[in-house]
Amino acid sequence: MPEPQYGDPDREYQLSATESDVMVAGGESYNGWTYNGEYPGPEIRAVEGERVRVTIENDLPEETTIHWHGMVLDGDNAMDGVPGVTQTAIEPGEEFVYEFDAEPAGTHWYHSHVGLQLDRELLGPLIIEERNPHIEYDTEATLVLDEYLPTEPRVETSSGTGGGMGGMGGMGGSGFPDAPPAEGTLINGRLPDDPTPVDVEEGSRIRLRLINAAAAATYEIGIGDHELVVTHTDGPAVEPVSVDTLEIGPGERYDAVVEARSPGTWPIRVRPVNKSTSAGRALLDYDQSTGDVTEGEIGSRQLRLSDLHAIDDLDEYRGEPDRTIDLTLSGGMMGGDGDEWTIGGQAYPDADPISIEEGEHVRFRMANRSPMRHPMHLHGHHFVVGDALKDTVIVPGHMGEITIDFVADNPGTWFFHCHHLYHMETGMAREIPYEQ
Ligand SMILES: [Cu+2]
Repeated sequence: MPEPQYGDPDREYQLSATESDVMVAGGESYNGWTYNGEYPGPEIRAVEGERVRVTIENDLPEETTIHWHGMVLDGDNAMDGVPGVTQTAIEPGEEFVYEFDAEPAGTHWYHSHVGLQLDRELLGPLIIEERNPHIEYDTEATLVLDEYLPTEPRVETSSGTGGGMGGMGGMGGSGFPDAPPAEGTLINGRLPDDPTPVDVEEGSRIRLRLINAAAAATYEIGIGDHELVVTHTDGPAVEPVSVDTLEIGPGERYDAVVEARSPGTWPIRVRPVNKSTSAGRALLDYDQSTGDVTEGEIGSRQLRLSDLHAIDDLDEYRGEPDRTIDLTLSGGMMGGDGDEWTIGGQAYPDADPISIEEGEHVRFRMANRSPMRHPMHLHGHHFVVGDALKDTVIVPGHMGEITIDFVADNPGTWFFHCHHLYHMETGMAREIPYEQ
């Protein structure tokens, strides 16, 4: 077992990855894999700049790792948790010590990066508090969104439409590797008939930390009769923007402040986009409320990528890049790729690394030649997309195009992949190695 190379950490956590019964709603449970028997896993919390040490004991029958989604791990590529790339996977019965700087601040999460283990519920929130928040709020609550999949995860073949557009001409017969159909939507591990209460006091402001931990589903979230003031995406702060709903893809995070001005109990609705899975529900529950739920109205103003304006200075990402790389996202039978998903026509692990050099300003131009959206995630860096600083961005289906810019300022071998777990598992990933 490797010993940490550093001094005393500011925060220490102990996790045990185990098989355990997961309770999802009034008496319903199934056998899942969890951290410390909890689903979502225990919250890991630190203040930005602190050193965090997490010791994991693997009590599973398979090897495992943990990825710290959102941490840039400056100089700590070996802590990134990608098996066979940044570390040897942790064997059953063994321990591993992760240690990293809590940077950047924000709403992040941690999860297994081995095979389909994420969809066995090996995940939890990782909250890094800002020293000087750019917004004011009184309380906060974290909502972990996920699919209810009480069976063992396995790759299935779908028509590639996410279940909602089965009639698309010419594509119905194509086979796309996909997730098994989920049986419902969970918020903090609870089905809608046993919703998570989010307590607020009239006149207060609550900061919601939204994490899409689902393996496959993109969700639209909105609250009856309340606006969401979006304040952060994937950690970094944005100029506050008021909307009625926002879409959040697998791996993405949003923070939104809600002003509690309408006493009562209101639904926080989490609707899967383009899927037949039923919506998830939590409750915004004012003190003094009788507990009777008023459905209320959810307006139509949906957050757009162009609404997001980073507070951070983005100068180093501007101007002409040193290197521009075009990446086509495709898969299924459409590109002749068979039962795999590809980046630039290649399926991982038999895919070339993407070569870049340290210090370069790199641009990826992604073009989606498939009908499914792809939430693309870059490890070890944030990137600029539009005017926002993110680490995961949805490339829309049906010829969607997204350009991201990043600076190669953190040498190591970094993973770049689709956060739809079943796309990643069937090839939609690349390694990006560069040395000092
Ligand atoms: Cu994908």
